[in-house]
Order: sequence, then structure tokens, then C-alpha cells
Amino acid sequence: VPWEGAEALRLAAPRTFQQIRCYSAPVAAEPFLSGTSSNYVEEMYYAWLENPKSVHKSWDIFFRNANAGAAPGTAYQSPPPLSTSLSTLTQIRGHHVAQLDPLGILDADLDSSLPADIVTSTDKLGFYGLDESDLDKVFHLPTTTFIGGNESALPLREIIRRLEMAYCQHIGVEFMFINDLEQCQWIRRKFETPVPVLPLVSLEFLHRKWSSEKRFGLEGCEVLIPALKTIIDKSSEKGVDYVIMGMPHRGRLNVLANVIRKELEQIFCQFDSKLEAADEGSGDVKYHLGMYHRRINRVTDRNITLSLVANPSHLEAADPVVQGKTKAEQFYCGDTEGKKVMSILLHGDAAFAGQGIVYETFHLSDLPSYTTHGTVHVVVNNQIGFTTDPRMARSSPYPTDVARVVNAPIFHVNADDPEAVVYVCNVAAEWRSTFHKDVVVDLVCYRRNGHNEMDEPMFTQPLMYKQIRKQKPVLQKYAELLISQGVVNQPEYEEEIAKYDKICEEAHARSKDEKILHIKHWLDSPWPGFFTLDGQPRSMTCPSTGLNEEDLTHIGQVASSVPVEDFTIHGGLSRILKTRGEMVKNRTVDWALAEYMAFGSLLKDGIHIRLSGQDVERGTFSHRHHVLHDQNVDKRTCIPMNHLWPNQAPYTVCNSSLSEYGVLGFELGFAMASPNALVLWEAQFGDFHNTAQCIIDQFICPGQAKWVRQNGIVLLLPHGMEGMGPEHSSARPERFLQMCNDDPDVFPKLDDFDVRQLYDCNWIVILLPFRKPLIIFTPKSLLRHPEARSSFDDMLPGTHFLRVIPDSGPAAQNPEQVKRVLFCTGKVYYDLTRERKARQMEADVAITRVEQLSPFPFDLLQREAEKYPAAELVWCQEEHKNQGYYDYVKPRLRTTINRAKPVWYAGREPAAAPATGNKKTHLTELQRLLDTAFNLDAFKDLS
Ligand SMILES: Cc1ncc(C[n+]2csc(CCOP(=O)(O)OP(=O)(O)O)c2C)c(N)n1
Ligand SMILES: *[C@@H]1O[C@H](CO)[C@@H](O)[C@H](O)[C@H]1NC(C)=O
Ligand SMILES: *[C@@H]1O[C@H](CO)[C@@H](O)[C@H](O)[C@H]1NC(C)=O
Ligand SMILES: CC(=O)N[C@H]1CO[C@H](CO)[C@@H](O)[C@@H]1O
Ligand SMILES: [Mg+2]
Repeated sequence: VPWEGAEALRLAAPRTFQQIRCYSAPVAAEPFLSGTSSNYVEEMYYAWLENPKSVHKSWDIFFRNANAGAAPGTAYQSPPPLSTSLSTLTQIRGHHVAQLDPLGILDADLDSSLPADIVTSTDKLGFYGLDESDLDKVFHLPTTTFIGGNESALPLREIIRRLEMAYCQHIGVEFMFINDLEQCQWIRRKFETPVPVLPLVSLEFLHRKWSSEKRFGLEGCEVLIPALKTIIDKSSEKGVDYVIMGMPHRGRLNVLANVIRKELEQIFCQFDSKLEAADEGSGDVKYHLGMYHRRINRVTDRNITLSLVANPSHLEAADPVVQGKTKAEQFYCGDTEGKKVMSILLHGDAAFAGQGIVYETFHLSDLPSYTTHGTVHVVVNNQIGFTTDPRMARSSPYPTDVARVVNAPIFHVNADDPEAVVYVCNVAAEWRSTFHKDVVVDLVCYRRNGHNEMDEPMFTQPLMYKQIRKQKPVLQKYAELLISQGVVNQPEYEEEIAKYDKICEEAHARSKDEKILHIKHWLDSPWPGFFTLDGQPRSMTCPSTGLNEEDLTHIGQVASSVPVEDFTIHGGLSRILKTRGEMVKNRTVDWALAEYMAFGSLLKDGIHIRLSGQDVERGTFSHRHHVLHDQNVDKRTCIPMNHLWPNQAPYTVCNSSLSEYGVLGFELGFAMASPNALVLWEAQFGDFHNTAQCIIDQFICPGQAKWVRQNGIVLLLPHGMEGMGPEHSSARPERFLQMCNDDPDVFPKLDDFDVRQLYDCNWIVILLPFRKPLIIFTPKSLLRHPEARSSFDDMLPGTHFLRVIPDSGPAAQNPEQVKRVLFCTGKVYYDLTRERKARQMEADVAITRVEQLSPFPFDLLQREAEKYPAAELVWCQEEHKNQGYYDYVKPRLRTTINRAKPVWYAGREPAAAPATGNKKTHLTELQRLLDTAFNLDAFKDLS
């Protein structure tokens, strides 16, 4: 009894039924059938697949309609139902035949063949068992289409026409992979509901936005400007008041001028090569600078803030940074659903397809601590990347396929059809505000000129550029269309052009009055009130970081307890917390507890802390345990750090996705939004930071010099040679040190040595009247080393961070007698002290720890060197000679002592890999370096 069967199946597996609506028949049938025990139906189904006539007519219709998702009961009436797959397949594959390329040469999906199942009024009818005689027959429409508007049945000819209009014209919609019925239906409704006349874009609007500064114009994709405007206007209408944007070089100045509305004279004066730079730092080229602008949106009459994030040449690198900044702005204004703050990311076609960071960024889009609740992506798909043809640039049909991994709908649109573009952008913004998920607009366009003004495109793309030379600019095309429709007349059009030219001319004239160039006008994230106190610049001091005894004890107690009721933690963790409790009673702290003290005290001061990275909640080395898990209740957790004080700032700690490039970029962006937060990213092991090298090289190291923008991001990089092999040993300190900008050959003559030196450098600490990135090489085995402990006494009020820890044992009592000073940093100190004791050389050898490598503590080390007049000076490190700190330290130590004597080296030999994978070799190497460090004759022959 077919219909009872259908009802039963539907009730048994509603989810399956929903899903099969999205697929073509044979694919859909599998989940649909596998969930049932009805062999009878199954057998018939396969029989029907082979030959629809082999089963009873009722089953034929049932299978056709049930497969396509028609509600049972509706399909079995007259007029005869339309095969749902006819409309479904158009929804799925219409974009393959849509006319997306304005040039009409390349297919946007790189495939010129036509799908066999897309029916037109003259072709492929046979695929559905129809012929031309059916064209005027009226068919009942399935529930999965909205082409009927208010009608439930239409003639086949009209059905095909409407499907073509919706899916095969200048818009190609990819959405049928979305496995959410509501979302699919929403998109269908948007594109299928017959719209009598598309909302007309007035020429005045287009033109004012389009004319632009010549050399960095968007020729071939001018439609980007109304596209962005539409997204912003619609979002503003939906309640958004802050839009953060990231974009590459192409069209950037145009966007600044016409979307963000940066004063034109500020843009023009950048072209004047005679202007002097007014800010510290080396600056950057004009199409990389950021921007922040607040203004009234004329369409919605609401205030809107637009920020364009500064970016390096490295394409797509700014994506995660924009997302992090967006998350931070949402966080600070309590916008937990992304209703007020949103991001827009622009991409080039080649970069979007080729750069892995795009994928990493997409994978942050739905994670609780990283989501920005939907990003609108706009691809300037000019079908070329520098000189590379898309057929050589990607293996996927579209440059946008990467977005499919997060089920984002993708709207391809022919950029020569401004109305289609504006329509699609409205839908994209509405999608974002409805579902708070990512969406992609693919503007299929062309690049009228070469890659830049100097570039000859005919060398490599002769045919494409022959066509482009013939192509009328879209403004002209659209103006002609509107004039022919009588919407505007020729004089009105010319008047608009003249009006905009005049605006540009006047601004250009004003730009000549600018005398100096202020990069400060180009800040993407101003920090109002941070650099001044009551209108005066803040004093340059390093405040004491000490805490009083009660606070230390209180933080320690919370760190060693479970501050909520009825919460069962793991037995092993109970022991760890108990030991912590004992340490607090003993007034000592290890690394993990010290971190607690630091975070806890900042939270008390109202400073928000965010710690992000792989497995940071527990800590890779199981030492941190900032999130406790109830052993009996799924997902019940407790973060004791958030139970410290009544009015404390919030503490955010989040396990990240397994990405370094994406997540470090994100945290950098988060740190950008506010100076009053401590944002830390921890690598699983320091070794893995190099997959985020681009963020370090392009943003963290030179960010202030290029963009006068400070950033207080902290990198925690577990480092140390512990016999764990070449990939778990080195955070590559040598690379960070090589990028430090303090001069090895100059002993700085400075008042306020410590703070001034920090101010001048490119990276380092917190609790300063300015912000710098800080790189910390963090311990692994030292986390549990019994001697790697500090007393509360080192943390009481008046205490400071120690840049250098001098020797305090017998050697320091009798410095004249000391034969050798071993300068070192990090964990090798503990190997050295153990060895010194074993050799009974405590009076002969002093060991000085350098805690702050850069900026180099010239002043303190000079004191140390002078204290031991008769001693040889040795730099000792466990790292290989071409790695670690040696190359950085040696010339600076020599400068410190005015080159009065040699600086010797004790450490591993140069090597290509950071560490051996063989434990025995590891120990042999260690013993050898200790022997060198303490064999007082070792260097005699060399001198
Ligand atoms: C990571 C990176 N690799 C290489 C380059 C050099 N480069 C600059 S533009 C460009 C082509 C970009 O093509 P596309 O993304 O399509 O943008 P379009 O220039 O066409 O707008 C390349 C390879 C770069 N800027 N960044
Ligand atoms: C926009 O912001 C300005 C300055 O903050 C304010 O004076 C004005 O009232 C705001 N306008 C609207 C419509 O909110
Ligand atoms: C605390 O001090 C006591 C006595 O010195 C010592 O035995 C114990 O190991 C210490 N506990 C911790 C956790 O350091
Ligand atoms: C922010 C986040 O996703 N945190 C997760 C980190 O991992 C633990 C353990 O799997 C989860 O409980 C957290 O929710
Ligand atoms: Mg391109």
C-alpha cells in the first residue's frame, strides 16, 4: 500500500527525508532505504531504478516524488506532479550553465560541457521522459520550489523559463550542499520568488561610487564598490554599527575613498613623493595602510564605524587578523551574537583558491571562542592571478570551493550586471543577519589592465586581452541600458560624471596643502585614552609588578581548589591541586603557579586575559589545568580563575583548532582591538610556531614600524633540548633574536635604561605605558624541576622583573678569585649548577642568567663583567652553535666589555636539525658541552 508505506517511512526517518530533498534520486535513495526494514520497498525501488515501468504506476510516482521530497499525499493528484528532480537539478547545477563571465570566454567553473540533466525548453526534455508536446501542459509544483509564487501549478514552458531565470542567468547559486532544510528553503525563496522588477540602482549612486582615482582603479570590477556599499547598507539596516574589513591590494584605494570615505586629499597626498614622513618607523606603501572611520550611513541614517585592517603583501594573511579583531570588538561591547559588529573579507580569485590560511580561517568560523557569527566574503574573481590562468591556478571548479567545507552558500554573479550584483549582495547580508554564518559572493569579472600599471598582459593572455579591449566598461554599458529604458537621460548622466570629477579635482587641489605625511591618520585601531593621562603623555616607567602577600595567598588558594559545589575532579588532578596547596603554604611557586599569580593579579586590576592555542586549557604538559572537568557530568566545567574576585575582569581560555597560522593571526587581531587586555597564544611546542611564520614576520615583528600600530600579543613557545627529537626541541630563538632591532655594536646611552630600551625595540612586555609583542621561550621539563621555584619574597610589592639574575653563591662572595663567568639563559642553568657542584667549582665559576635576551641588558651585564675582573667570559647554551642565542649575544657581550677580551663559546656544534632523535647522542652532547664549560683549559689552545 504505497501511501501508508510512504507515511511510515517519513515518520521513521524524517531527517533522511529532509536530506533526500537535497539530492538527485539515486544518491538520495540510499540513506532513505538503508534506514528501513522494508525489503519489499527496497526491491521495488531497485526495480524501478532500472525501469520505471516495471512497477505499479503509483509506485513510479511515489518514488519520483518521495525522492524529491514532495510531501506524501500532495504528489498523487492531478494536475500531474512535476518531476521534482527537474527543479532540484536546476537548483543544484544551474550555476554550471549560468552566464557568469562578462567576457564570455572562460566558463567560471572551468568546464565548458553542459550538464546532461539541465533542461531547457528545447533540450534535455527526454531526460525526464518529457517531450515538446508537454511544454504547454500544466504541472503541479513540488514544495521544494518557490517559482510559482502564489500559484501551485504552471505550464512546463513557464516552469522551465522561471527556473532558468532564477538559476541560469547572471547569478549562479551554490547552496544545495547545505544540509539544513530551513537554510536551503530560505535561499530558494530568495532566488525563485518571481520579482517583477529588480530594485533599480540609480545611476547617481553608481557613478559617484565608481569614478575613482586612476592608477589604483578597479577597472573590470568597478561593481565591487556598489557591492560593498550594499552589504554595508543592508547590514546597517539590520542593526550592525561596526564593520571590520580586510582586503588585498586590488581596488583598495578605491574602497577607501568610495566605501569607507577616507578624505580624498589624504589619499591623494600619499602620491606626492616629496612629502616627509611624520611618524617613527619605516612606514609602508599606501595600499597596505589601515583605516578607521566613523560616519553616518546615508541610506539608514545610522552611525556606522568602518575599519580596514592594515595588511602586508602576503595575500590572505590578514584574514584571521580581521576575524580576531572582530571577535574582540564583539567581546568588548557584549555583542555575543554578532548583531552589532561584523567582518567583511575581500579576496582575489587566485589567492582564495591557493592560500591555505583561507581554509584555516574558515575553520575558526563556527568555534565558540573564535566565531564572529558570520563573515561576508567577496571574491574579486578577475579570472587571473598576476599572469597565471585559473586553469593553472586551481584544481577545483570555482575559486570559492574552499567555502563549501563550512556549508557557506556561494553566490556567483556576473559583474557586468550591476543589478544582479546588488541583488546578490543584499541576499548575502540578509543571510548573515538571519543565520549568522559565512556567505560568499563571487564577482566574476575581468582585469582591464595588467597586474599593475607597468605590466603588459598581452605577453601571456593574448586572447583574453583582445576580448577585454573590446569590452565596454560596465558603467558605460549600464548607463546605456538605463538611458535606453528612459530611466535617465544623457545630460543627467554626463552631469553626474562632471560632479564627481569636480569633487576629485577639488580634493586634489587641497591635497597640495598637506606638508607632511601622517601614518597616524591611517590607524585601523586607535586606542583612545591609552597613551595619555589627563591630556599629558604617560610617564615612561616600568612599574613594580609585585603583589601583596594576601593576594598571592588568595590566588594560590583558588588555584589549588575547586571553587564550586558538588564537582568531582579526577583523582590525579586532586593530587596536583593538593601539591599546589602545599606550595602556597610553603610560600613557593613553580611555573604554573607563577602564571596563575600573574594572570590572577591582572584580572583583579580589570585586565581581560585571553589565552588561546592548542590544548592550552589543560596545558600540553598537563601542568596548567585552568579548566576543571566534572568526572560525572558531561561538558560540566569550572574555571577557578574566574572565581577570584567579585569585580574581576573575565578570563577566557580556549583550546584552539589545530592551526598555528590561523590562530596566531586571530589572536594578534584580538590584541589589536584594545591595549587593556593580555592576549596570549601558546604553541603546542615552540617548534610549531613556524607554520605561523608569516604572522610573525609580517605583523608582529615590524607592525609598529610599518603601521605605527602597537600590539601587546604574547607568544608562549615551549623550548628546550630534552632529548625529544628534532621537532620537539627548539622554538628557534635565533630567528626571533635575528629580527630584534637593537644594534649589536652600540652600547646605548640612555636615561631610564630599562624602559627606554624597551620602547625603542620592536618586541617585548606588559604593564608598560606602551605595548610590544612579547616572545617567551617557556619551559617543559622545568615545569616540574624541584629547583625551578621562586619564593613569594620574589613577588612582593616593590619587586620587578629581573632582566639578569646574577650569581649569588660562593663565587659572588669572592669575585676577584673567579676564573670564569658562564653567561647562559634558560634551562641549561640547572645542568650547569649541578655540574659545578659535582666538580666542586662553586668558588671558581660564576653563573649569570640572562632572563631578557632582547633588548639586550647591556647595562646589567656590564656590571657583571666588571665584577669578575680576572674571569674568562663564556656564553653557554645547549642549542647548536648556529642556533639558540650565540650569534645574537656574542657581538653584544663584546660591545658590553668594549672588546677587552674574548667571549668564548660552550655549546653544541653547528647542525642542520635542531636536535638529535637519539637519546644517547643527546646525553653525550650534553656531557660534552658541560665538559667544555668547566674545563678551564679548554680555550687556551684557541686563543
Ligand atoms: C602569499 C603571497 N604570495 C605571492 C604574492 C605575489 N602576488 C601578488 S598579487 C598576485 C596574484 C594575485 O592574484 P589574485 O588573488 O587573483 O588577485 P588579483 O591580483 O587578480 O586581484 C601574486 C601571486 C603575494 N602577494 N602573496
Ligand atoms: C552619531 O554619532 C554622533 C557622534 O557620536 C552623535 O552626535 C549623533 O547623534 C549620532 N547619530 C545617530 C543617528 O545616532
Ligand atoms: C613544603 O615544605 C616542606 C618542608 O620544607 C617540604 O617537605 C615539602 O616538600 C614542601 N612542599 C612542596 C609542595 O614544595
Ligand atoms: C573553547 C573550547 O572549545 N574549549 C574546549 C577545549 O577542550 C575541552 C576538552 O575537550 C572542552 O571541554 C572545551 O569546551
Ligand atoms: Mg585575480
